[in-house]
Amino acid sequence: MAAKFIPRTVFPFSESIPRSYFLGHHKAGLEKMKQKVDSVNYVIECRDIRIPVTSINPLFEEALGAKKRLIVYTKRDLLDTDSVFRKNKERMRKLDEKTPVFYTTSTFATSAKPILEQLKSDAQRLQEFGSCQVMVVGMPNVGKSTLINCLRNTGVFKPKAAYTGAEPGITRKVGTPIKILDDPNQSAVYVLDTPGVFVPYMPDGERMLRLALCGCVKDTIISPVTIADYLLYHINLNTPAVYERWSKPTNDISHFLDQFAHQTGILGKGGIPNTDQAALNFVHKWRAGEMGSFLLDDLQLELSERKRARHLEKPSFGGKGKWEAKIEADKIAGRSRKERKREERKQT
Ligand SMILES: Nc1nc2c(ncn2[C@@H]2O[C@H](COP(=O)(O)OP(=O)(O)OP(=O)(O)O)[C@@H](O)[C@H]2O)c(=O)[nH]1
Ligand SMILES: [Mg+2]
Repeated sequence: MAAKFIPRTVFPFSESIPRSYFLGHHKAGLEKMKQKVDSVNYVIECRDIRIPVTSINPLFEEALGAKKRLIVYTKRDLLDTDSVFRKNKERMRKLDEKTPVFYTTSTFATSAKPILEQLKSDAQRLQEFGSCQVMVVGMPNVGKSTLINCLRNTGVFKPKAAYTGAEPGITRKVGTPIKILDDPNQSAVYVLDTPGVFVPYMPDGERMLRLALCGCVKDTIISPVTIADYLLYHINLNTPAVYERWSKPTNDISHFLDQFAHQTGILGKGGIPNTDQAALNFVHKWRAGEMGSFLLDDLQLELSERKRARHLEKPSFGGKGKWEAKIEADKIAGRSRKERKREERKQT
């Protein structure tokens, strides 16, 4: 009898995984957003539904923190199993309890309608301020420009106005206002597209891999075989049967890619498998929703960590979400709560 397959429970991270991807247009874009934030009524923060925690950028808390915000989890179609979505929907809402949360998909433009309804009712209240402006922000490639096109299509029945693409870095500058709602008796609503912004340094290799797997980092930054291996690790923890047409369940990425390349014809000279291309194709299949539907972030763990941290450290200020932002910033900076406290004491 064949031995039962046991998936890896821990991914073997290499210290050599690149941790930075903060480009010139990210920095310039963030500066521009800071300049514009006072003149907008709302910020829509987009997060990729497959990485609802990892796609939060703490730089936005600092730069745009006080502005009224809506949170949109994009790419809902890529979490195609209803039970996975249902199980995690409430957890996602709990990440930001005081902020309206929406879920959208480009496969169904009217999924953006609830956002329009919220903006419309607010625009009516804000009529005295004239037109309402909304800035759409988020990590690279999470679907900001696509969301704007869905809002425009549903709100004013116009074709797409923002460039989109499968690579991060399609939008390079803060754009000009795009109309998404227009009512002769009410305020018009305009949105500003912005470039995706990464963090200056990602101390946590696993978060870097999650972002890379979801396409928030250019595919040339991290070896495609490493990204494919990280994907294989997650698929094995969920449903290894999704790749049974190419290989038996395995934890060995070289063996898997060899089988995959031979059976899908990704071969170089002399019939030798083109391993990097095979790795990329495998990852692209997952990004297209063909290799199973699961979250890469553990929301239950995140919520319990936040609860524990809240217990240890009662916030001494009332700013909405500031305390969570500090925890996020600690994670990004790779420092402990004690180290931050020490730094804060030094500053006072
Ligand atoms: N399956 C699926 N793909 C989506 C969805 N929204 C966006 N995409 C795809 O994700 C990729 C990135 O979309 P964009 O709208 O360009 O993302 P962005 O955040 O504006 O990216 P940058 O401007 O590069 O930061 C494109 O290939 C889109 O087609 C969605 O709801 N479902
Ligand atoms: Mg864009």
